[in-house]
Amino acid sequence: MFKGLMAGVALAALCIAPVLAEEKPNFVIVLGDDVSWSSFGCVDGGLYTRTPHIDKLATQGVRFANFSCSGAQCSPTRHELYTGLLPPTSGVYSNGNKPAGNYKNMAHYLKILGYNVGLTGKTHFDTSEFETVSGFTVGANENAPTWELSGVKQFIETAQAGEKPFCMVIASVHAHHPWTIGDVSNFPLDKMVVPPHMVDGPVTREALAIHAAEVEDLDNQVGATMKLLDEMNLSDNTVLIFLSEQGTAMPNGKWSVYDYGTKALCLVRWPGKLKPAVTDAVAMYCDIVPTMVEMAGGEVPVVDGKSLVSALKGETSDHREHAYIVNQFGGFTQRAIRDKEYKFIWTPEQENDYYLSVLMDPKSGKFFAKAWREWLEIAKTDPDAQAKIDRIVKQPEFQLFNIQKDPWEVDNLAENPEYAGKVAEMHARLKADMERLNDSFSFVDPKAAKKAQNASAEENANAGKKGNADKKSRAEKKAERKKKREQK
Ligand SMILES: [Ca+2]
Repeated sequence: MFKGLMAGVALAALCIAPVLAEEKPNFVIVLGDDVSWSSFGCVDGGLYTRTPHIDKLATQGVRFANFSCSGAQCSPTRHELYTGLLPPTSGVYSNGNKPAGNYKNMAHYLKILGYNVGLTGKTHFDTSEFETVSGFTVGANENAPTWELSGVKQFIETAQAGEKPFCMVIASVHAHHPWTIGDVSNFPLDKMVVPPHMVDGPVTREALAIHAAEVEDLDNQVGATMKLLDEMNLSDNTVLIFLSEQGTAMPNGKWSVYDYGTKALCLVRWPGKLKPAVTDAVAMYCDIVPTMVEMAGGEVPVVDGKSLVSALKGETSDHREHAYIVNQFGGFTQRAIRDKEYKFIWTPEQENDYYLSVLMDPKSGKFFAKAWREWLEIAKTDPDAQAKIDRIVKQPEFQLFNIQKDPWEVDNLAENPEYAGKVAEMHARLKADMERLNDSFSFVDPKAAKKAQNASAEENANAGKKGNADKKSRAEKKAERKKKREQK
């Protein structure tokens, strides 16, 4: 007995370095780009898609059925993921906003706990604290993005050689437009499922098909990552997280508050620690950082997000009452809350209708803009198609959807007197959240504001260079020319 115990102690002493390294789990996050919840085989009620690896991962881990981002654009979603902060706290409401301060992110929190933290692929936020790992294309708009995992493997081997746990973020640009990757022949147009809020036409079907083909390659990336972890014998002590990011760049998707834009697929696999399950806990991107810090044994930071560990273990499904969602770009603004059953959207009275230039500008070369133009053409003779366009452009003050019965949010219950009480209740909850978060509607277009600022800076620089008070500034001359033209 004693001899056996001594042998055990000796063995423990011999193994002390690797045991220390193994105490903390490794993390691998695979992050999609512009992929709605509906793009995966493992969800209920999704579209036509081919994602066998992600579907397999879903059977091995916990899938969140109510997981949202706070703003359906790349930068707000990513900033929320990496910092655990919501837009009212960080100021990152849209792609045009810079963070209001220097906030700690995933890399700061995990490096203090001894982790090597790396990122390959798309950034869209300050990644200076992350080690840059080669392998995945950085630019989301590239026509021919590429990927391979040798840089990721090397990063992991370096961490192992230093006996350190690691966190590796694989930030794919699939399926951000342009939708140029994948085998489109796997997605015949007659097989494509057109969701009920869309106008059905060949261009729209093709848009859904080429997006789905790129999602299939995202699925290949997840499959290759799972294989690498298996080959390196790391699957058991690695928390593998898949996040689809915000929604597909189609109407009512990206740049909207609807589920097609803000509901994401979130899968978390930690073999032996988390039982495979589907949880209906309401969760958000801002919850990921506190979750990882708790799993790593650190002091959970006080941010807008809260650790999901209890929900992941199945101890609770009451994680948060509702998700808090903003939609703010180009001078247009909305707020929404979403619980397990209802989504409530508040669109305050404002000068502009919903207008998204990349989608609606007749000169836009994006494929999804071609689909929008097809809708407009069909609507010339089809009142149903016109109604679908109107509901996107003319947002009523209040919208209420039963997202369980109506996942595509086409039946606005706020117009039904039976739901007046529900509208009042959710409006009060949203207002209370706005007050708590010190949030308010803003009609400022960050791009226009930046342009004005640049013009003014240029003016000042020119005035300084010339040093001649008599010379008129470019802006003044431009204004004079404009005045003359108007007088004509
Ligand atoms: Ca995105």
